[in-house]
Amino acid sequence: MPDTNSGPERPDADLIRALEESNVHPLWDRYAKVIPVRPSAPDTPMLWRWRDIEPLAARAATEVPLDDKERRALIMAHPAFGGDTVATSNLIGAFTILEPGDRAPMHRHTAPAIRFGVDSDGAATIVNGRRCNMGKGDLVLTPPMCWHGHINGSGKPTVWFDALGSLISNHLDASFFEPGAENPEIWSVDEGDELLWAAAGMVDPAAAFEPAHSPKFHYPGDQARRLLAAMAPGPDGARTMRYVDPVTGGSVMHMLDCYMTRLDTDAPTRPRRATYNAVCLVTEGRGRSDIGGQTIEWSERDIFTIPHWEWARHEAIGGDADIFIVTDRVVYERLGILREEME
Ligand code: GTQ
Ligand code: FE2
Repeated sequence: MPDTNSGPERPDADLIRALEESNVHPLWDRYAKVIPVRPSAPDTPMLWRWRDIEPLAARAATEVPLDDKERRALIMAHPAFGGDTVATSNLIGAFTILEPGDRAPMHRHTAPAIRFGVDSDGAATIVNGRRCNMGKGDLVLTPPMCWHGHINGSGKPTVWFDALGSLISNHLDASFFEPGAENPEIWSVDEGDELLWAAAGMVDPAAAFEPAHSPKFHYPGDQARRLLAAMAPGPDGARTMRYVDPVTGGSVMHMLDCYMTRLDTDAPTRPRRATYNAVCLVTEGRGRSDIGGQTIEWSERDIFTIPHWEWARHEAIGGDADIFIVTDRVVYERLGILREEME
């Protein structure tokens, strides 16, 4: 075997050493690292089955009292991220479990978050003093630095899906967290100003809002399902609605961009790939996805990921299927580096 290290030294080896000793790098030596030819996700597509998570959620509910914990969330962690709490690049996905009577205290943080009702009738998230009920399929926003706490006023355990944009704000090292004051009255508020944004297409033109995020926090599941039923399939063959800020028509927040897709039976989608990442929650039905050459079979309440720049196609099996999709698409869009392709 020839020793590849014992060949003649490259003519610029001495210069490269001298540069490195002066804390300067030669671009010609590491061009593809400085300017990659294409994106290359560190992770494979991943599936977390509800049937595997459910017993762990039940254990967390009985073994972990909320009193001394900020949140009882089980966060999906892909091993490709070396022990970091990451589902796929830039995104965190989790299930939050509340026992009857549980109150997860008010706090606020820079990281934007969303939650999506799975089996959470009777629970509510209070966002900046507005009660947002957590019905099945309801999307609730907690934009950056908005106060939020959770309460389960029902007589049974509740579960919902969370996603956070914290990895982006942490990477930029711009994260702040503040605990809220203990005030029992905060739990008995009603919808409050959420009513100003509840009816699509009708507004109080004088209503005050913070332009940094959607003024609407609560997107009811029954309205999403009605919209999907009325929509025509898009170019990839699926019907995909976007949750938008009613003022701008753009994504709900600056770091998280949410969608709901309905797959019709026997209508596999055309393969697509994009520079953004997605965490998918199966909300109805079952099916299969081919992502980056891997096949994933999913059913209700499973979570799976679509890492960036991997081809993905989806197919419902034995009936229609609905998938809630949280992405970082808006980050790429705003930075001018969004690229999407369809086969
Ligand atoms: O519900 O406020 O999964 O702050 C992670 C961080 C949920 C929440 C998470 C959080 C929350
Ligand atoms: Fe939070």
